[in-house]
Amino acid sequence: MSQKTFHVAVVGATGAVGQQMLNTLSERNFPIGELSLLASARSAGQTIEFKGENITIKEATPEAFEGVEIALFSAGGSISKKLAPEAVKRGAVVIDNTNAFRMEEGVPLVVPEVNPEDIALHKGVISNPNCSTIQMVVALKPLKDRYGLKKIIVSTYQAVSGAGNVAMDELVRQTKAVINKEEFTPEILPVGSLEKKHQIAFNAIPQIDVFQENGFTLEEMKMINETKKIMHDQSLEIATTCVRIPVLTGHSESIYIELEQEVNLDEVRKLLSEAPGVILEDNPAEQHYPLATRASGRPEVFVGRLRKDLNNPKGLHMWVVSDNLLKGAAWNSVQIAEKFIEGL
Ligand code: NAP
Ligand code: 3JN
Repeated sequence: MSQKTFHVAVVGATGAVGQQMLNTLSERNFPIGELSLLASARSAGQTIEFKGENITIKEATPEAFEGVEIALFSAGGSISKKLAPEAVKRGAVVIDNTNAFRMEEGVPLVVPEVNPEDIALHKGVISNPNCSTIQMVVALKPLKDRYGLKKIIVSTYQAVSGAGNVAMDELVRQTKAVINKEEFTPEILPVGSLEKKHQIAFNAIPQIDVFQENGFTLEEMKMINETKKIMHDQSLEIATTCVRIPVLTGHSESIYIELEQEVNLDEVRKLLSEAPGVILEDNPAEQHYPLATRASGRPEVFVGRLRKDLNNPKGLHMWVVSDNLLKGAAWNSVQIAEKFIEGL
């Protein structure tokens, strides 16, 4: 029997996430009957090669979604707000990589290793969480299930690719300028409608996105709110500090958690080594622990540097690394699409 295929649209196909979406769809051999590549008017008419075929990019307009069954959006929140309803109106299921609908009631926010059952609750849109949230909840899910999770304190070390192709170009440009002792003006980071930009080369910027009234940044609040929604636990205590560092790809996170029960480190290692989507790299004697350089290009979440807290028997420290454009965005979206079609 021939397999059902789908008309898939990738919105933001020319972007850092969109490019990884296309690589992932190809590598997974996703059952595509027709592929629509959508971006801004600037890119319309250009072509992108997909599985040996040159596909012409079209401008993302409401009419471009006629006949589309699955639409993967990663062109920014305002594009999603404008066009996702148009895609849904025309019969598509939207898997949205932006912040546009994540916290809306009735919109599932899904990480397939954590809450795949929420996919079935969609009313047309399924949201993909923020990259920093995704890798953290994948690592914490098996521990929450076994011990109960009370509190999270996390500091992130985020790669510039999280801020798009322009931020990657900016890091390379600034690095060359610093090495060559040339003058330059920081233009891109931190992102958001901000007046002031900082140097990212050879630096660490403790601001990702705009500050909120409570002193946390938007990225930090995304992690807090999204984690509670995905884990279906509004009472979870969580504090975040998000930092941009001069790495091209691969977000790293230093996570401290307090569980409801005392933890056993051997059991934690066993749980994590068996957890879906997790690779345990925890051998200090061999200096083996997760590294962004090794995680880059891989779909899994890498966990290591496991330590019991020295004061709290229910406390645990860990280091969690993942490719922010793959598990943090493209792979998580395609994984949702795979689960979605499995359930049809
Ligand atoms: P990027 O490299 O700057 O790419 C932006 C993409 O959006 C390009 O394809 C661009 O097309 C398209 N676009 C811009 N304006 C458009 C318009 N008016 N109509 C249609 N398409 C338009 O950014 P990125 O890193 O791929 O990120 C894109 C979005 O994905 C982000 O804004 C964010 O919402 C989401 N994202 C999510 C995560 C996550 O944590 N899950 C991580 C990163 C990004 P042109 O090339 O034609 O301009
Ligand atoms: O900066 C990072 O490392 C992750 C960035 C994610 C991002 C960037 C621009 C807009 C998002 C997101 O997915 O949360 C958005 C958005 O709000 O859509």
